[in-house]
Amino acid sequence: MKKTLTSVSVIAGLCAGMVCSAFAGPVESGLGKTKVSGLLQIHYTYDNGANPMNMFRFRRAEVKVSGEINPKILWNVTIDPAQVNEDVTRKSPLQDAGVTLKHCKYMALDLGQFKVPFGMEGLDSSARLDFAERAALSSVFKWSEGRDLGMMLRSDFKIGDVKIMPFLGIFNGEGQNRADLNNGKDIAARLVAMPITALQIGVSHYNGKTGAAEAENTHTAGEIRYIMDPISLYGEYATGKAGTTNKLTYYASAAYKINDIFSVAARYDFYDANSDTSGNALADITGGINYIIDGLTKLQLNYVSRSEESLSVSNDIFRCNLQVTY
Ligand SMILES: [Ca+2]
Ligand SMILES: [Ca+2]
Repeated sequence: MKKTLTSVSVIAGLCAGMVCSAFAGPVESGLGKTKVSGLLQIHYTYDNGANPMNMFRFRRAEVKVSGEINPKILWNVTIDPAQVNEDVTRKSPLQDAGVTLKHCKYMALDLGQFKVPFGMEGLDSSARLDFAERAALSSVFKWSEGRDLGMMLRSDFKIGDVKIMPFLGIFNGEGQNRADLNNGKDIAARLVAMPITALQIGVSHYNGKTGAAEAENTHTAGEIRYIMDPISLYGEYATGKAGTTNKLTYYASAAYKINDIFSVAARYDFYDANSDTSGNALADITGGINYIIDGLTKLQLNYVSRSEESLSVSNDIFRCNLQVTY
């Protein structure tokens, strides 16, 4: 079914010696407080496809500058030069740029370019993932983790002991660093509840139209996460329509913290690019080891076994991610 990958464990040893020391200290600011932070991810990937490929790549080289004019007016700008290499349609290294207003006690208003509130894993920090790459909901369908220009209201409050976090945004609908191509604005809404600290459940809905032809772009997702140290279990289910094509994806992940240095993780990830026709669905089973070097500085080794609904081909993937956050 799939070829066996050659040993690449030597990469792990090379990467482990490359850790930089973290930057820490005050940054002089023109007005208000300013903070500089960032994330560097260096990947080695071995893709055992029809034409096997192996390569080093900069997965992320994020630099985030954020600050507050006062406690009610916050701002941030994040650039990632590596992402332009990863995806030429991005046009610019600009990731996030925006202002957050917190003039109301229970509500915040974000304006600018930022992640659309849809899904769960896609909105989690890239530095905190259990795997080197997100599930297909984000990495293939781009329904979660996607950025756009617009505005969003969000809140965070409690009803009894239940924590509630609603998000409601309107966006251009064309994705990051792009002008709108129609007059309609897309709507994204997400509602998350935490009945107990360990349990998070949520639903998301996105409704919009893309491009001058106003192709339908609508999807709905459910999320659940249960974290009881040292175990975390989570998954998402999403279905939607891109143009005239119906799509479906779901995944279930489990992670287990062995100690402060090692954790292991496994994921089953199903994605069907056209749920009206058979033969085009894929299922990835990923097994991973995380080696914590210092806090969020870590080494991740992932093996992805990919299965096809119809014709089986060689396309397993080995991924190695060395990341440093500062
Ligand atoms: Ca639009
Ligand atoms: Ca299908």
